[in-house]
Amino acid sequence: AFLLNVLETPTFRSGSATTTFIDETPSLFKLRPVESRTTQLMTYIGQTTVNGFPGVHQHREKLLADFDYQPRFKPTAPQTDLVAMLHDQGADAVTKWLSAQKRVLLTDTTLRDGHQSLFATRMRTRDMLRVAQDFSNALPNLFSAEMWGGATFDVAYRFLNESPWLRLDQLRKLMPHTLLQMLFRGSNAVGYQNYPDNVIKKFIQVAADRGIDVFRIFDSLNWVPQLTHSIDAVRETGKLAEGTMCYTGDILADSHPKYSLAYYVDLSKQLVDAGANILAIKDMAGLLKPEAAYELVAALKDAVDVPIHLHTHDTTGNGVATYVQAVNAGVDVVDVAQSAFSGTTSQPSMESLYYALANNDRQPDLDVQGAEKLNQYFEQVRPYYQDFANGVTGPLTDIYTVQMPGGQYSNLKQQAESMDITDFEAVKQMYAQVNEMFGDIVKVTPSSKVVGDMALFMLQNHLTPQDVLDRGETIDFPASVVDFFKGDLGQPVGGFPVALQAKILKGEKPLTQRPGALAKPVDFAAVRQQLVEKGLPHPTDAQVLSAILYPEVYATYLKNRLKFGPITALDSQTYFQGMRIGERISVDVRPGLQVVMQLDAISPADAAGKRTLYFTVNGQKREVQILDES
Ligand code: 3PY
Ligand code: ZN
Repeated sequence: AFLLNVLETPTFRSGSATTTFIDETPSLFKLRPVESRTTQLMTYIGQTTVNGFPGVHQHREKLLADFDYQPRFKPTAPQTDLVAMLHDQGADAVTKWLSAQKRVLLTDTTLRDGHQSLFATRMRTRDMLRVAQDFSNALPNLFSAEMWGGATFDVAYRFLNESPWLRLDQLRKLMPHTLLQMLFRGSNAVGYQNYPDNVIKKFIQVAADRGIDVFRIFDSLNWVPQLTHSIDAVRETGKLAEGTMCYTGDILADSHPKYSLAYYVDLSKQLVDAGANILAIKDMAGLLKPEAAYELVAALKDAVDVPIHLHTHDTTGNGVATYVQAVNAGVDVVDVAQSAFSGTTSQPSMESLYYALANNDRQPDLDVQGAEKLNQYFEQVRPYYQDFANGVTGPLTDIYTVQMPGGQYSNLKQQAESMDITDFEAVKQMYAQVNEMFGDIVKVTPSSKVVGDMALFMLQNHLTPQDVLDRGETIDFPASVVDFFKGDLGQPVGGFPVALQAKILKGEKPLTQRPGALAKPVDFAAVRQQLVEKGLPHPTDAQVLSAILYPEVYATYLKNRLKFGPITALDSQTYFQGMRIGERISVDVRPGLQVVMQLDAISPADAAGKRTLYFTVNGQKREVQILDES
């Protein structure tokens, strides 16, 4: 299992970010002969067949024939083309239209949070593109499709060997009448650390330019100063800025006094004052119970006059009930997923919500049979991703007290297992205790990771909260925890618990300002020039941004692209499982170029540990040697 442990690099504070990418990848752009596509494909398939893919049961049978999906829906124009409206009349026209709708609108999250929360964000672009037109045609009256941001950016490069920017370009082209939405982590962009303001602004400009229409902007501590810069940047592009409050605690109980109804009402006003076109409530752990949803939405409808967009996870099992009550209180948009990618740690099902609102005059404008037919596609692709499932098979009501976000559940479980901590119940209990020690903070990427890191650290070192308070000055805390208490993620609601902070920082002075404002701006021209010097002839803005945000991951991606070639064209089973002896696949490398590959045999490992894989490729005998790493 890999651990995302980038929180500890205060790279940007020191202004060294421009060089990191190149320094660590000196040989990256050395020109070398272009290997044939067939060799590239054989190399990837050979590598995956012999050594497996991280997280996938290597020798499991390949159960599904790759299916040839034929479109099932006729081109359908939406009743109101929101993309055209946004483009021609601007953001205010869209929000005015939204506020005037009697029926509740829907955002479909299948292509982002749905697979992020169920299958560790592993859905490949190929499996999205095949259905993209049908998706728009089956659901013409959606408010938006969330398909970018959150973890999709990192995972696309890191595990799927594909460019998130190309995913955006391609979906934009295939879904011209659907508003495309992304999740943006405020000053953390699509990463896990604070970035300088000029990086945030540039990222938003380029994403808007390449097709994102709606930016849901949140801060992992609900610290408004970290959102305003992103909201301004989105407003400058003319796209829609959703100012987001992350929901934690329980407004109808007294267990979390910081997070009262008055707190959220006040926060909503601050977000609207900061320029939010839409107010989003992000209930990342599924804590918002139905009656609380009613109270909260009703109060916010009174407090602000922008549309309200509610996001929940069905982790605790009450998502549909929560939405029904929010709809009764006047919520404008809610987030749902196709049934096959819904439920548990993901969003509630679109189709279930539709039926739950039968005879309610706010029932969404949805052709439910069309949606069910579309869902059949997702039922077919879901098994490809089974190995990445988080093992949650039903509602987890203990999350009401543990408060762990849907997206963190599986990650933390893997992280715990990699440290030989097998009792996940103990991890959950400790997570809740750490939250208390930290003063009851908002927990969502990346603040949730800090709580998770601390919980695992305490379990591993057999520490209780009392031990930490008694002898914290002698304990070497995880880097992410130290950085958090230094103020590197911003300021939590109500401030830091000062006694604990002093023990963790051991004399170091914490920040009280916004880290992004202190960070040296990145010199884009310099990064671009470095890329040119290393052999990328015309780096795009997007490439420059990827090099800044994910230096190592992006460098590896570029290296793999040279080595493996057109692997985004492989079917997902082959991509994740390689091939079995005797199996034949066909790969549409590009229109008009099909490669038919059969794996004939695999030799035993030779003295150097290498195996030879014998293929027949378009009728020719070919072979490739792969080091067996087992
Ligand atoms: C993300 O930041 O990826 C999230 O989905 C947070 O809930
Ligand atoms: Zn979510």
